[in-house]
Order: sequence, then structure tokens, then C-alpha cells
Amino acid sequence: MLSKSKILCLYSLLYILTMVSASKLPKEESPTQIYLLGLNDAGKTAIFNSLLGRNFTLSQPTIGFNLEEVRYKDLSFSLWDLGGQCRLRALWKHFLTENANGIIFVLDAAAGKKRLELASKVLHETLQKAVIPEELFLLVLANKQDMDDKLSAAEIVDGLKLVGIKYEWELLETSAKHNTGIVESLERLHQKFN
Ligand SMILES: Nc1nc2c(ncn2[C@@H]2O[C@H](COP(=O)(O)OP(=O)(O)OP(=O)(O)O)[C@@H](O)[C@H]2O)c(=O)[nH]1
Ligand SMILES: [Mg+2]
Repeated sequence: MLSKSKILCLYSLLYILTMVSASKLPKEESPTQIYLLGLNDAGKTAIFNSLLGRNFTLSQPTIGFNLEEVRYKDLSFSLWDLGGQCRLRALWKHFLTENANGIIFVLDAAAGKKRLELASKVLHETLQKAVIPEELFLLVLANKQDMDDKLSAAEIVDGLKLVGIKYEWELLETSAKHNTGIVESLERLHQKFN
């Protein structure tokens, strides 16, 4: 059984190796980099799988990250799925560099206003702390639309304080479970980055 500090150490090592190999690519060959962020349990890994065309399965909390190449029409991009547990959020800023092109911020739309408030705090702190380009595109996914008692899109825009944010942003409603809003998300990314 690995201790938490060993897991974090392995995680950092893997990260550095990935970054080093990515930095060896000439700029024009470096693929579009998109990062899935959001609180734990928001559904990032479920969205990651849907964007890759995989079936919905019960996922475990992500300790570390997942990385895959997504191809949609003539667009291909690197998609990073980062763990969203409290102690892992501090690592996000190390992944987000000036090469970042987009953030997909996943929100559990059925988790209530307290979680929305926390998600907003985490989102804004991340955008402030990370060294990211001004042209970064922020796609917010209001996930778990298949559930009851969801917050409305207007409540989410308001709660996440999206109006007035300095990045171009858009909100889409998704259900990774029912595979809704996924093609629309890919279309939006295609429109933005192809
Ligand atoms: N009903 C419903 N459940 C979902 C949906 N998306 C994800 N879930 C469930 O929500 C839970 C958390 O999903 P994950 O994708 O593991 O969440 P995560 O954001 O990756 O969590 P961390 O890896 O801990 O940051 C799992 O039980 C999923 O099956 C959805 O659209 N609808
Ligand atoms: Mg996950």
C-alpha cells in the first residue's frame, strides 16, 4: 500500500516527465491542450470518458490525472482530467501553463448552492493563480442534468460569477450518464480550435 506522500511524489514525477516530453515538440506540432477541472464528484472523469466516446461506467475518484488524445472531425486535442479532491486542487496550477488553450469546468448542477459557492471560489482562485494566456477559452459544463433539483443555467452563471470574467466563456448543460450535451461540447471546441 503506497502512502499519500509517495503517491504525490509519483504523481509529480509523472507530471514532470510528461511536461518534458511535451516541451520537446516544436510549437506548431504541440496539440491543443484542454483541462477538465471542477470539484470532486462533479463528473469530470465521466465527461472525459464521454468525450472519448466511451460508455458511462461507475468511476472512482481520480488520484492524479488521466490524459488522452481526443479526435473529433479534423480537430485533435490533448485532454487532461485532473483529480478534484481538496488536496489535489492545489496541483492544478502546475498543469496550467501558458500553453493551455482551454478549461472545461465541470459542475454538478444537482449538488446545491453550497457546492456552487465552493466551485466558484475554486474556479476564480485557479484562474488567478495559474499562468494562463488571455485567449484561454472557458467551457462550463452544468453536468448531471438527468437528476432532479438541478440549478438553472441562470443560477449557475450567477453563482460562478461568469459575467465580467476576462476569458471567453460559454455554459452548456450535460449529462455524462445519458450522453447528452457531449456532441454539443465537442462541436463548440471544434468551432473554437479547428
Ligand atoms: N446521475 C449522474 N451521475 C453522474 C454523472 N456524471 C458523473 N456521475 C457520477 O458522479 C460520480 C462522480 O463522477 P466522477 O466522474 O468520478 O467525478 P470526478 O469529477 O471525476 O471526481 P474526482 O475524480 O474525485 O475529482 C460518479 O458516481 C459518477 O457515476 C451524470 O451526468 N449523471
Ligand atoms: Mg475523476
